Amino acid sequence: MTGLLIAVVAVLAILVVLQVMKVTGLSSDLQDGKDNEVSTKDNNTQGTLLLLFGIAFMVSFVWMIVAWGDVILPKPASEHGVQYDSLMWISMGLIILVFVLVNPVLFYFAFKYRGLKGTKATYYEHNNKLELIWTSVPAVVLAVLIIYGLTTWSNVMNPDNTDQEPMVVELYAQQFNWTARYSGEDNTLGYANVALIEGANFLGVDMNDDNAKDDFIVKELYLPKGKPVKFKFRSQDIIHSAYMPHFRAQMNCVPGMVTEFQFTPTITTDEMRADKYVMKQVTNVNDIRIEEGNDPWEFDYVLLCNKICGAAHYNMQMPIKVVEQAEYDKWVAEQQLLAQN
Ligand SMILES: [Cu+2]
Repeated sequence: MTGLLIAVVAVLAILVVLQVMKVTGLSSDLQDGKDNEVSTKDNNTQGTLLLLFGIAFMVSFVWMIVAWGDVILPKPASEHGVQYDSLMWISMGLIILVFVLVNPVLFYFAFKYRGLKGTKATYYEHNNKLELIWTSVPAVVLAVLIIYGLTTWSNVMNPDNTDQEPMVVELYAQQFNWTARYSGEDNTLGYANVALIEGANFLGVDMNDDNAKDDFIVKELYLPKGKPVKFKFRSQDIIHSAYMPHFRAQMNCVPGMVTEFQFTPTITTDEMRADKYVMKQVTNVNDIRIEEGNDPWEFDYVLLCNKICGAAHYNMQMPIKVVEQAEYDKWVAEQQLLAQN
């Protein structure tokens, strides 16, 4: 019913616009088209409005940086994250530089060269030198950025594994939660398939596979500092995306296939909690939380889903703890193996 009403209103609105156009056309005919002439007053109004809009636009840009500049992510907590951030900030710096140079000029010129009685636009046909400059400068800058981006991509996606064997961990996504499966002492995950899901074995692990004997599952991710971790992602239902923003890591989890991503955490949770920038962010958040009558929040690394996968997508998250090796070993010893369940 609502749909039908909207359709009727839309049709009526179109008819109104058509009628107004017709009337304007008729009145223009009566005045021999003189009402369409642009007066000096029109040019001044439009030119001034554009200039004011340009100023407001630039002021709002600066204001947004000042107002929200302190809610961006803290320093990267992974080895590759440092390269990732340099790439982002160099690209961002170039974009902002061009933005603040070009936009004020664009709006100012629109004002300065507005239509004025008696002035005529210069007909300027061609200038090889100018064309060469505005083609080659962006081409060189873009080529450098792209080559830099490809090199960074290659470094991030093909990390050097020669000095340390990565620890293998599975991240299993389903609407709407995460489960992590550690590969245990053999560092090899037991075979798993959704077809084997039965009762408590909700990851579909093949318990007849020897590699599965020492696997264990958890709802909180523990990672030792300084050790490479190779994540293998699976999804039970639809496409999810494993997003670990503090480690600058994201990978899609696709039903029917295993995707991978590897990184090395470099900052423990405790070290990050003691970071000045993080402490300031936590204070800011807690000021709001206390005002609204909520419990204070403590910083934790987090794994989020970054694909809008359904109603409870926003709540699809898992805490990540980065700890020193000794604490990690202690934690592993406390875990119950799948085979003991
Ligand atoms: Cu999801």
